[in-house]
Amino acid sequence: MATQGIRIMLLLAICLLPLSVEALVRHYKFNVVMKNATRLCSTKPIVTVNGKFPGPTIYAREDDTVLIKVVNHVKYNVSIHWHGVRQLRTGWADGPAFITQCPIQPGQVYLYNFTLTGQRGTLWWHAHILWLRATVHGAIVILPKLGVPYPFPKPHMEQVILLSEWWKSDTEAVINEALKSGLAPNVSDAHTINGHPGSVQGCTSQGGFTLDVQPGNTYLLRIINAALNEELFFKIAGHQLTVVEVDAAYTKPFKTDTVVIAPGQTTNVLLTATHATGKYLVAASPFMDAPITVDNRTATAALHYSGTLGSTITTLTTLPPTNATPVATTFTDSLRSLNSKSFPARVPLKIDHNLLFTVGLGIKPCAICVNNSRVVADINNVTFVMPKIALLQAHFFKIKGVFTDDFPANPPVVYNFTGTQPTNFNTMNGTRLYRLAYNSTVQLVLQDTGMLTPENHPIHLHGFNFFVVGRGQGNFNRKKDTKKFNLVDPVERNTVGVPAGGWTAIRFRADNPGVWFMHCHLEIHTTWGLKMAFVVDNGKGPNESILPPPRDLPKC
Ligand SMILES: *[C@@H]1O[C@H](CO)[C@@H](O)[C@H](O)[C@H]1NC(C)=O
Ligand SMILES: *[C@@H]1O[C@H](CO)[C@@H](O)[C@H](O)[C@H]1NC(C)=O
Ligand SMILES: *[C@@H]1O[C@H](CO)[C@@H](O)[C@H](O)[C@H]1NC(C)=O
Ligand SMILES: *[C@@H]1O[C@H](CO)[C@@H](O)[C@H](O)[C@H]1NC(C)=O
Ligand SMILES: *[C@@H]1O[C@H](CO)[C@@H](O)[C@H](O)[C@H]1NC(C)=O
Ligand SMILES: *[C@@H]1O[C@H](CO)[C@@H](O)[C@H](O)[C@H]1NC(C)=O
Ligand SMILES: *[C@@H]1O[C@H](CO)[C@@H](O)[C@H](O)[C@H]1NC(C)=O
Ligand SMILES: *[C@@H]1O[C@H](CO)[C@@H](O)[C@H](O)[C@H]1NC(C)=O
Ligand SMILES: *[C@@H]1O[C@H](CO)[C@@H](O)[C@H](O)[C@H]1NC(C)=O
Ligand SMILES: *[C@@H]1O[C@H](CO)[C@@H](O)[C@H](O)[C@H]1NC(C)=O
Ligand SMILES: *[C@@H]1O[C@H](CO)[C@@H](O)[C@H](O)[C@H]1NC(C)=O
Ligand SMILES: [Cu+2]
Repeated sequence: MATQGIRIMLLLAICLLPLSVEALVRHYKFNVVMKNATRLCSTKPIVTVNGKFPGPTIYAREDDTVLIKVVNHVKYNVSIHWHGVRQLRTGWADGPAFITQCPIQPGQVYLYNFTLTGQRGTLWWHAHILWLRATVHGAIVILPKLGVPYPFPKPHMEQVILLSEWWKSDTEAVINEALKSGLAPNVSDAHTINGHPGSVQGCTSQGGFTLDVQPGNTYLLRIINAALNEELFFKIAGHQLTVVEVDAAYTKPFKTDTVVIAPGQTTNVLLTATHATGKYLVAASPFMDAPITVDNRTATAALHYSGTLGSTITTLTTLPPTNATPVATTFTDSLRSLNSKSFPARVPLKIDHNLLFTVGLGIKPCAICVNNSRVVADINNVTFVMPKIALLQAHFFKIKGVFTDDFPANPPVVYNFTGTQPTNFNTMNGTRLYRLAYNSTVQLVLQDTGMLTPENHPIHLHGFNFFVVGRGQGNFNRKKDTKKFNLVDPVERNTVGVPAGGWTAIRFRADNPGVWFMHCHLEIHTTWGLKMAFVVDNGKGPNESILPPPRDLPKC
């Protein structure tokens, strides 16, 4: 009898529970509009969402459906990417122009419709066409399901920290000028923290971002690198940070005084206000360990203890030099999946596709360019050529002649990738994809080359999270290096740095049908052609096919 009673009560509880944790539909409206913005003592019109820079934050819970109506009021074609959202079967809502959709043309509207499945943490959204993401970006905060706690002490408050870059010129003019000359584009004029560079020499301060804290409290900082072309160090004077999540995947907590974050990546840290009073400098400065020109200006903000009077700020005793590779390596090597019972690391152990992709730069002849040549970039010597019709449409409607599925699984020419380079820096053109069967498993080794120069490339894969099972310097050695892979608790993410003159190995399961872009998240490298896509076929099961396209999907 007693067990019967408990059973009824349990049944009651189970029946009642779904009501209280029911997933919601969250509605957002994004008006893409021009807005005059003043930074560095000058004003210029920029493309924004709802007139804000940075743009609005999207808040939702795991399992919620998000509907974002994007209305294009500017003269540019627009599309928005929800960076890191898996888009299970909803590739139509992923956003990269000419990959999963045609652009939203001036005056047009498109409703992005997707469900947040199996993810919680910080992600972000940004324009995925031209260089508009310089100013068209914002945070996505996915809270755990109602009643599910964080796997770390509950913070007193949460704060989005968006790091970015600012050009005094129009960013479309910057990239167009570079494409015309065939040379590298101008670097930015400042980095920003939540839209502000902080105090700048020669320009009376317009005030930077201030984070107000109470002594003893703990804060969850959701840090996002939205810069176009720069990896960044992030520090707060006098404070340690505890990393708890990257790219909306929980990590084993670890303490650090410096966060390293590449464009496209997100990092959640806990900050405890361990002092009683005072003001402390918050800084974002570039990381670049190759002979490449970067914007070396440091963006600043302030951590302000409540009740502190006076303007004295505790500055950083040291800021890592721009080329501080050891600082970056120590940080990267500390990242591990939480791999708990609730959040296991499901690393594929049996591999169906063993891929080796070289990533690097090249040079093509160009009669009208400054040097009679233009800088390009490639994966496995293929410089990706953008199609005129979105690849996902071509795949779904079986439109021939838009792409081929013969992307090389290995470099066409094997040489000492990080040693002496071939004298011919030319590359092939192609709109070539790599085809994967539903639920097949992939190991992909991304190998940097020394063409022009070795350089760190943050590679972003759409539609999946992957596990970073290994990383090293020089050429990847299949025999030696595979043995050292971490298949137990490798960090899970959507954007990973391929170290300058080295390699990174990732694994993922192709459990999401569609066409999924993979590219360098340094915008200039993507523009130059460091991009490709995977086409994942439908499975046979009931929920293993891509959904039909929405009726308002933009046309080319
Ligand atoms: C920006 O400012 C200029 C000059 O004051 C003005 O002509 C223009 O209409 C403004 N643009 C917007 C979008 O507000
Ligand atoms: C969003 O997509 C789902 C299918 O995934 C569909 O059932 C729903 O009607 C769509 N919502 C809107 C408002 O179009
Ligand atoms: C790029 O920098 C050069 C040199 O400072 C300058 O002349 C040029 O106008 C800049 N281009 C743009 C688009 O701002
Ligand atoms: C930043 O770069 C400029 C131009 O390359 C250089 O003149 C300046 O000394 C650099 N500043 C720092 C702090 O490295
Ligand atoms: C032209 O190319 C050479 C060799 O690649 C390079 O050293 C030089 O700086 C280039 N010229 C310009 C104007 O960038
Ligand atoms: C490669 O593609 C570019 C456009 O992306 C084009 O300008 C160029 O002519 C092509 N080169 C060859 C050899 O086909
Ligand atoms: C590749 O080149 C580097 C730099 O010259 C050299 O140290 C390394 O031994 C070479 N590796 C192979 C496999 O030849
Ligand atoms: C890349 O392709 C170009 C054009 O076919 C060729 O000339 C070059 O040798 C290739 N380089 C490598 C490293 O495969
Ligand atoms: C995918 O493959 C794994 C391992 O082979 C298997 O356990 C799983 O059931 C498969 N999933 C689907 C949806 O087919
Ligand atoms: C397919 O997905 C729907 C909606 O997410 C779910 O209710 C259903 O149980 C799934 N069916 C199978 C066989 O997994
Ligand atoms: C916008 O995209 C459409 C479709 O691809 C294209 O035909 C048109 O030229 C583009 N418009 C602009 C202003 O770039
Ligand atoms: Cu790159």
